[in-house]
Amino acid sequence: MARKKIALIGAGMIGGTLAHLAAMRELGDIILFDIAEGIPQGKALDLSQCGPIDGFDAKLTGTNDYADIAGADVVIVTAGVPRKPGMSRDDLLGINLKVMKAVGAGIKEHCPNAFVICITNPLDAMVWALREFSGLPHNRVVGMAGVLDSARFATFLAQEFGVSVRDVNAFVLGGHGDTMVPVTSYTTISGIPLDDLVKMGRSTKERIDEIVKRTRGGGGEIVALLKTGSAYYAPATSAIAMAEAYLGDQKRILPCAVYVEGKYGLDGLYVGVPVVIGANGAEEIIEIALDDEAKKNLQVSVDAVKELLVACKGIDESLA
Ligand code: A3D
Repeated sequence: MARKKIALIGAGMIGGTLAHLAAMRELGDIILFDIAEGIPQGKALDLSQCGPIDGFDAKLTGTNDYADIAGADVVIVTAGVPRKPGMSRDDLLGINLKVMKAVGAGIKEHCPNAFVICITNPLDAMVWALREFSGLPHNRVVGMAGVLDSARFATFLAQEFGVSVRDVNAFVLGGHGDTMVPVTSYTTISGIPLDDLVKMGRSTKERIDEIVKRTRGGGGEIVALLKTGSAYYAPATSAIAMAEAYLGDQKRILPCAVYVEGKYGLDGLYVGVPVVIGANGAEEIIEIALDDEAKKNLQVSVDAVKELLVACKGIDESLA
């Protein structure tokens, strides 16, 4: 069987990390695409020289030509600009929307059968726009955010309870922004609901509220520390988990930004919900029962995403 082909659009901080992880895990041969000349070629050459040490045979190639992504099985999109301190994700909208238009056209022409994972911010609006520009079926275009947001929530909870991160199953819904919805009622540690652990006196509601707040601002905390860009190790690791779920037909239930029409009372937009990821891409949205507070918070998050979609349509008439 021929090796799978993984195309990474954007060879910046996340793109380079994705290439490294994909090669180490031998997901397939890797094409790094960027508009910046030399960057994808240089990173591909550098990374390919890890092969003899790490023992991977994945072939890495850098390019500035969309024709080279032809036939890719998976495309992960990080092209665009990241945040700097003081910027919100929404401040990136105008510039990154133009980038999505070019990327969508490239995917449509060269690999219309791919499974596409978008990471570019503001995530929920950009994945929607990328789907519109590429014309691919909705189930084959998804956004990465919930896996990362849940991992951030899980990291802080493991620290709070002094337990292994492997035993924390954290749950974050909604848009990838400050309005995201960490759902404590569906968050467990080794199957024990968070609320029960609070009742046992192992933490307090106030501490959990602080952790929820820190999770919501988790990206901004890293931007403030790095000063020159945003997080890249955990975002890349999250997208690789999604790519593996697709390539291995794993049927994992992962929180991803997917097109929701009908479920959760939504009428056709991209937002973070739990979804089964397998060989058919986003196969099935799982609709969980939300308590009143989570429902209200999800609505706030959805309204924030809707505002961004209106802004996108105002900038690019072809989306209206
Ligand atoms: P960065 O290191 O700047 O890489 C972006 C790359 O995109 C650069 O190499 C650019 O040259 C390239 N690029 C710009 N325009 C184009 C284009 N038209 N075609 C192809 N390539 C282009 O950024 P990064 O890797 O740190 O972040 C990438 C994106 O991910 C940003 O929009 C971030 O805001 C976003 N991000 C999202 C999350 C989520 O959880 C959703 C987390 C972290 C970062």
